[in-house]
Amino acid sequence: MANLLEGKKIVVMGVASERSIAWGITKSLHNAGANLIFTYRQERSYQKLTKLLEKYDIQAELVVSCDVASDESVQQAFKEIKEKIGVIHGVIHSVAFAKREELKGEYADTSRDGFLLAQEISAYSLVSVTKAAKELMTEGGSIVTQTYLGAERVIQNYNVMGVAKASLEASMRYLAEDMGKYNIRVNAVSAGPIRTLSAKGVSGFNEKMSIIEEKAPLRRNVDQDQVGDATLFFMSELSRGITGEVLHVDSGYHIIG
Ligand code: NDP
Ligand code: KAL
Repeated sequence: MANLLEGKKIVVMGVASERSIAWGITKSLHNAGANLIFTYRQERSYQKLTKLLEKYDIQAELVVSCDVASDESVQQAFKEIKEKIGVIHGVIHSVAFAKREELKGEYADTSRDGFLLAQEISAYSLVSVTKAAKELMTEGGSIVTQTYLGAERVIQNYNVMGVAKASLEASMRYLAEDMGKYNIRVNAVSAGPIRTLSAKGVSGFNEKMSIIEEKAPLRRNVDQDQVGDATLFFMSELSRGITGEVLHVDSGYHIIG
């Protein structure tokens, strides 16, 4: 896999800690020879990212601030990437957000603004990012987002985020159709539960992990590196015939009734 992504420039969005799925993806893409550009929202994430890059001896091409809640921020980030980097070949979209109080109890209690916030950050952001990135992807390429089984089924506590992920997956398919003519593929990886900052403090997370160990065909949980390698497949020419797909990296749990 040493040179699967040699000469490819890929934007990675969503590293907040060493546990981030986006960091697992970073390691896989880096080991495959990709040149990486990073975006972050919080200053704390920028500090973490800088330390991680140093620790793993990874040279970032560029690190830019990008808050997907703002169209201007997304446009400004990709404008800066265009000016400093030029052509890019891929984007990793690994961002999501919902208010903590909406991630427990009944979905029926979801507030209007909580619903809209989850949709905006977790689903619409793929649309705005794809639109901005497309201008730089003049040689074709690949866009990959991160989703979860709660998009397809009712999973306790996932609530408003399940509906946002359903919207994300549908958006991914519509974008795949739009981008296909530019030789840009758009796909999603649906990971099983992984302990990250986002998962911290949300109700029922530990229980979800135990159920995987008990019921998934492989009887073990997945990790960031497994998601990283599946995402590497989507970024590489090995997946050149695939777009509009949701690939489950979940020890096979989604096939169990
Ligand atoms: P992390 O907490 O590590 O990453 C979440 C990221 O979202 C952070 O980097 C955060 O940046 C970013 N983010 C939130 N709001 C914004 C915003 N407005 N603009 C830009 N970035 C933003 O968690 P994960 O790695 O777990 O999450 C990554 C993706 O994987 C998400 O889409 C999540 O839904 C998905 N996923 C996670 C699973 C899991 O079990 N962990 C399972 C399946 C899917 P910052 O901190 O700088 O605000
Ligand atoms: C059924 C599961 C159990 C947990 C339920 C909901 C999980 C929702 C994920 C969502 C992204 C979490 C948040 O938005 C947390 C946020 O309110 C507070 N956290 C933060 O602000 C931290 C500091 C930053 C870094 O986080 C973000 N997101 O910016 C789902 C489990 C089994 C699988 C998971 C965790 C799926 C998923 O989508 O992440």
